[in-house]
Amino acid sequence: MALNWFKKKKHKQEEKTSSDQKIDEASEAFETEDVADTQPFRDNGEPEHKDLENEIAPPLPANDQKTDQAAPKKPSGFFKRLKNGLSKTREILTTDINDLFTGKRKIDDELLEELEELLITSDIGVQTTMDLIQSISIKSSEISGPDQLKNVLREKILELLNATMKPSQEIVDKPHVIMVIGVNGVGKTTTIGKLAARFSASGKKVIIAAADTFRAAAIEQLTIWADRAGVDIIKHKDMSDPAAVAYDGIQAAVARDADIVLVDTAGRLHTRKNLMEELKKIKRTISNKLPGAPHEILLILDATTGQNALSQAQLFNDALDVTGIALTKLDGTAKGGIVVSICNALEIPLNYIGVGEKIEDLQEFDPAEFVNALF
Ligand SMILES: Nc1nc2c(ncn2[C@@H]2O[C@H](COP(=O)(O)OP(=O)(O)OP(=O)(O)O)[C@@H](O)[C@H]2O)c(=O)[nH]1
Ligand SMILES: [Mg+2]
Repeated sequence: MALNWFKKKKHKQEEKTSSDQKIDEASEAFETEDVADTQPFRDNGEPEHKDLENEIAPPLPANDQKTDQAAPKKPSGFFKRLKNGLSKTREILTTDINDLFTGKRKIDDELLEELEELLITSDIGVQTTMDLIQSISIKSSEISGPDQLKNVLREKILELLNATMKPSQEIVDKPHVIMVIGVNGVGKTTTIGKLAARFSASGKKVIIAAADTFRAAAIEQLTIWADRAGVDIIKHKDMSDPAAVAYDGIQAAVARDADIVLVDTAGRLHTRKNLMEELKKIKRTISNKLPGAPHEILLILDATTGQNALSQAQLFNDALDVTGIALTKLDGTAKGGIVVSICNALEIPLNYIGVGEKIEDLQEFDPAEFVNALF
């Protein structure tokens, strides 16, 4: 029975793969087209200068002294926001799974079909859903009710999440250069601000390089974050060469004996130039200036973009060899299944998750904590 089911699934999957290819092709459009033009805050005009700080850099909490930015291990507020952000997914994985068993006593093909739909709705993705269903199918004789099914799912999801985890790397080189990339609006600049605060609070000297020279507001936004985090920023005029800014950032870091350089980059360009080529040029310039650098290429993905985040990851990884991912906006209306999908479908570790716009809303990804928030 299960064999037939998988044959049927394989056929379905092949159909879906060809539609995935279409998504990939469409995603390539962001290299040449201004997808940002449809997004708030980035369209036609820039925000009025007097409102700039409020618009692009939300206020810090009242008690946000420098010492409080010490990236507290696990502030309870963080877990709460994560849990809230995952409420839709949790509903699918709990209430909806309970409903699956209404009037049914055991796992059969029909129930697996319905479960498959539930998992795909939660943005777990086709391939990952099939992997999970396969595990459940193998254990089906042991599963007689929703609680056992949830336990198997929970176990398997934790296994998938742990599989791509890498023990956090010791920072050995000085300066340690982190180039931050991603399409526009995903949260690159905000994440850099949060990371700068974390590193700075742990005693590292940080320099930010404002290599997103696409618009003046981007440089101002980053300057506000640098001030908050209490770190130095290297910037040029808007529209100047981003690679030159990155170069100067490294030079300043060496001269000032800094530990970390965070390089912001644009998510789109003012010309029809190829974004990937521009990013490769920045990467090459950094390597030429400092052999071995950049030590990390951190790709920022926005959880609310769902499966499109995976296509973005593939494109950026092909061009730039991404070393880690930060997934932002898990506090929003995100379907949290994307986390599982990213960990299973990509071989890039998920390093950080973001659950809000404030400086403390970024944490290292913790699979066990995530699974606890999910069920
Ligand atoms: N809710 C929520 N909002 C976030 C998070 N991270 C970033 N944002 C918001 O997302 C918006 C875009 O963030 P930016 O940091 O400007 O994104 P970017 O990738 O630098 O954008 P470009 O510079 O245009 O390429 C801002 O309004 C941020 O406050 C998050 O984890 N949760
Ligand atoms: Mg930015």
